[in-house]
Amino acid sequence: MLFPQENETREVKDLSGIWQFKLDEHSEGYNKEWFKQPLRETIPMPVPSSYNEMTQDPKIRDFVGDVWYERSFFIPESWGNKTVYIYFGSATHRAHVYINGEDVTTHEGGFLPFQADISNVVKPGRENRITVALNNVLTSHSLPPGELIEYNDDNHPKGFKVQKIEFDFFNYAGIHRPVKLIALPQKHITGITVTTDISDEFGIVNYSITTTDKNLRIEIQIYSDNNNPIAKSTENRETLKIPNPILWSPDNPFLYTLMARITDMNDQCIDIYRLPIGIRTVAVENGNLLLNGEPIYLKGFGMHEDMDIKGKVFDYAILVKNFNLLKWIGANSIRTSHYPYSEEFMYYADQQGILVIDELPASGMNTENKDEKIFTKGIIDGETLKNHLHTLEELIVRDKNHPSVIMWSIANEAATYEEGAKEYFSTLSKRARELDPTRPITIVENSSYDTTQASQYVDVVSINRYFSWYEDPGHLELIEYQLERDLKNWYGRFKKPIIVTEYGADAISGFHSDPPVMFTEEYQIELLKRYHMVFDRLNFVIGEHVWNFADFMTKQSITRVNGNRKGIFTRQRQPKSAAFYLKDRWKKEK
Ligand code: GCB
Repeated sequence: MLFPQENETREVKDLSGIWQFKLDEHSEGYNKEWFKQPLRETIPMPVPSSYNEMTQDPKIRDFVGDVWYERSFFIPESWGNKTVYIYFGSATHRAHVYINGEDVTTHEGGFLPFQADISNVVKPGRENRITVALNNVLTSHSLPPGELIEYNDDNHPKGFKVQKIEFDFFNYAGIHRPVKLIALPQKHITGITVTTDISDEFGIVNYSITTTDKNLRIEIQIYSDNNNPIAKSTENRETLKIPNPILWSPDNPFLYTLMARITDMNDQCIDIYRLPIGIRTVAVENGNLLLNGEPIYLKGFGMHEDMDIKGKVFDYAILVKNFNLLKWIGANSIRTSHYPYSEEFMYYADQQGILVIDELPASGMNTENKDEKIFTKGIIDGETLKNHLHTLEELIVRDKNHPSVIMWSIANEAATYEEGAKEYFSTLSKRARELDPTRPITIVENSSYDTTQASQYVDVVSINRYFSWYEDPGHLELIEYQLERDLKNWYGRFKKPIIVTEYGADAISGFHSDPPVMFTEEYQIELLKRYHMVFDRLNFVIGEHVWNFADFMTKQSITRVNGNRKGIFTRQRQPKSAAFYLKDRWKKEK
């Protein structure tokens, strides 16, 4: 599947706008075939956006179950002899799509794109109706996992249910990313895979291309800025050599264009696709993370797709503002905690030179009750693994060509100390390597170095640590002692480079205290400083990702003051005091 692109042979129609929306409070939509005719008693709902905070109604914000979306659209007569796809950047968490009442596709998973060929059901030159049933229920087999708890006690009214989640972000739902109609020539390019290498003074570009039909002539050209090809081929798979390449890096995120073209036997152009590519290598060797053969130290954040009002929407304004802040503060990398971000984000990271640890939506495979086993039949089991493997494949297929992606993260804070986690993560790591032998993998851990059953399978140890926050709250003076010991233990067991993928403190913007106390801006700065003293003396620490880039919404709980406040920026992207401290540190060479 290729990201929708408009060009000489391809047309795209964006269905962003106001759709009609309805909660399915009594779960009757499927039985009553709501998709067969226009929905009744709807409210307007913007697409893309989360629906949760769009009205004043807490029932909509906290709804668990099916919701329905609908709108009408036209396509021109000229699309009658084309292949027409409907594309969703994402729909959270599972979607069932109908066009003119006909079932066209379903998709499981709320953070990756899907598309369906609707050429046979869509009516060119006439009005069409699209209906989408979305469901946000999380179970032990979904990604991320959760549990729908129906209470059956005297304290709760009959039928009272809650979506239990172990992950720490609000379970926003909706059509979060753009929906597009794509018209393609009937014979077209269906996929491109590119990997790159460096050999002497050459950049190596290995590509393969797939098309709908076999008997087509293929033309590949690679060019930089002036459309003059610097390498060409007519094979569907080949290795091309680029002399004196400009290598892609955060300092110079140079992108070449790989143009794939198919023609008929008379040399008539049928289809074209242009893919931005960066020539670079990434490897883990001798305790270092190497980019183009040179050690690189990661400075940046775990982030979230999150904004007030819009929830987990994809939005160009938020995208650009976030990257401007990353640049301003001197970050060179981020982790897509805790799910794949929009494809637009990935392309922008390529352009801006921000390195990405690309994470699967596998946060919350954990339990507060450490006596309970969760990697066991009926909870996180073979069915969850099947879904996890499928999502891994979807992610790698989507993001494999991005030079910014330097590592896959297969999960965040799973109960890796359980015996059952061993086979689970060994299977996943093995599959990730089969699907992409060119990138290192990691798993983000909050287990202890001596009990984890997972970090032996990955290339880089990633750990989240909250000394002086969740552990010994208020005792900043313990950080150096506890952190140094802990990091040395991890290194001692695994002998692998370590990224501290989370460390931080909640700070409510405008709260101050000297000497620092928890939840103040001073405490956040002081905590970061003490972590940094330790990182700076351990050469096996190869990266620091502060938790979090910005404040973000979570479920309501007694540990969250209207969301998680560990942001270095507020939710509206204003700097807290710690932002200036980090800018100072990160802008100095390290
Ligand atoms: C973690 C989680 C992250 C939370 C964070 C916190 O370890 O990975 O999702 O938001 O802690 O602030 O508690």
